Amino acid sequence: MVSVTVDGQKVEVPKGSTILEAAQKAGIKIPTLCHHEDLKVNAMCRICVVEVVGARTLQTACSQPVTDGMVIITNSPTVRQARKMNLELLLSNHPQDCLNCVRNQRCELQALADQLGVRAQSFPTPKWPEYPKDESTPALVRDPDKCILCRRCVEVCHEVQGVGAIGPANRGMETQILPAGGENLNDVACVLCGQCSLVCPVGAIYEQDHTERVWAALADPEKHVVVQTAPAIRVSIGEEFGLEPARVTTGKLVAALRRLGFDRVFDTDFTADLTIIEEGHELIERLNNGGTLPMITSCSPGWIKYIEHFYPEYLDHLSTCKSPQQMFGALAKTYYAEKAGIDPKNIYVVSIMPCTAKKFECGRPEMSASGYPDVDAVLTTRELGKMLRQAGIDFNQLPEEQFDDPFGITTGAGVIFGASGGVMEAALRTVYEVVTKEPLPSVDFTAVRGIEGIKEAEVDLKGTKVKVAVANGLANARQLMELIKAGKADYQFIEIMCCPGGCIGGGGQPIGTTNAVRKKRIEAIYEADRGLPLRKSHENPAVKTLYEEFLGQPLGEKSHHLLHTHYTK
Ligand code: HC0
Repeated sequence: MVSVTVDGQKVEVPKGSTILEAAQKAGIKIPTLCHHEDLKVNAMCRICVVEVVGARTLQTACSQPVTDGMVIITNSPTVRQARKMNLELLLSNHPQDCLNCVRNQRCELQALADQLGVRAQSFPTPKWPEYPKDESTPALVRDPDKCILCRRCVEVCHEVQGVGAIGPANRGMETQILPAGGENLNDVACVLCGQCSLVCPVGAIYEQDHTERVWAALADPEKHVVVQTAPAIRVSIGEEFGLEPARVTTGKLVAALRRLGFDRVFDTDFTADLTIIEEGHELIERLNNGGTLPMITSCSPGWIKYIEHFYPEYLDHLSTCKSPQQMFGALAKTYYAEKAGIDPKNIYVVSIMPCTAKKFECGRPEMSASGYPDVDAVLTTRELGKMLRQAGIDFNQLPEEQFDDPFGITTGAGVIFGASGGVMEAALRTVYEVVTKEPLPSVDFTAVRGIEGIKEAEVDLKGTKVKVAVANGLANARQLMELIKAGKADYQFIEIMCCPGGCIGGGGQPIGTTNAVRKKRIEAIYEADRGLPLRKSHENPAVKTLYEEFLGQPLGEKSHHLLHTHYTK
């Protein structure tokens, strides 16, 4: 431990702590902008400068380690003036169109300008727009004029995801953060995970807006508009309305969607259960018949795009199952259309997803087996929050309501899809009982839970040992793929989720998502699982009815047509 003095207060902190951390220990919040608690420090913005007694210049608190006996002053006139000047310089190169900005009132730069008392433009500004927006992808929009060069997006893309689709280009006043080679985002190996949009402090990168098309569908009397909500939304939408992370708000979410005007409110967890039936049988078939192993999950669209870009020769390792989002859409426009007596051309399917890449997934050519696109629009958690605020719906005051039939009955196995390791655990709950014909001693496969990058477990299916691995975040996925490439992966089944922590940490989740928040959402997911009467997908009575009335059997002809797909190089 080292002892330092911050604004006259003595504190002890572990060796190697930064000034920022020491100040936090003293109860002082030094303002920051480029700093992000989960990312490497770049010290680009110089908003966090402080005085250190004996030092000739101001020091950046985010990057400067403390030394024993250090005396730090965080709130002198010199410090305040320097911070304000640095911020004004940043603002001089930033459009002042806050009212029209996607991040209005959720912008760290805007909040900081208020906090530091900026009330006038002190420096001359260029004419905007200087650079065109990049709207080339179906999921994300880049607005280079808004970029403050903090490098958070670069860090998350390179270090957390191991993708490296964007980086700094040019020098001095010409510096920009650009896709490789100055191309459009759609023309480089971006997987559209949206983690950049989650860490961006301003409105420089954000999701393609689907809210207007959803409002239009809701207002169209010809359209029967159904909505499905992903497992992860129930533990994060409350944050859009100021609730603490880790609150399970399933019933309020259902009520909110009904108040928005959706004709039916369904649960993606239903098709998550269905995915387990199909994927579980696919695994059993591959194990019994010498199929390609390890089989790898296929429900995370950022991961699919990643393997297509970086490991296309291993596409046959992917399960052929579509994601639950797409299975839902295919069934909504076939089974549900038939049951409800509605022409599928008038059914409009909206998904609420924690994921930006789902906007890309729903537009893939493989995803329209019913003759119509499975899914018509995808709203992120943030977009749903926006629509609810526009409609004046007071989320926190809503009653708890139930999902509609037939896609409203779900199990705990479907819920845990939202957390890293959840698809694996759900699959093991079912595969164990289908193979052994015995009840599981415990449904909780805790070895595959949690936020660690790579997890492993071994399950004994009465003599047949199945070794499994789980990776979340693409840099970790790369490690498993390199093992497969080297012929050293002795696993039979692998779960890969594109985003850190799984979908609860998706790129479409509320701004403010950090690893600490992810951990709380994961706890909430398992709380929701424990609270359900059924926790195994094969016990879902509505899924059983679906097979009896429509699909026939797992991996049957109808399933293959509607619920499975193949990705090719
Ligand atoms: Fe997910 Fe999904 S669990 S990818 O993270 O499998 O986005 O929440 O909806 O489709 O179910 C996201 C979350 C889903 C799908 C499910 C899967």
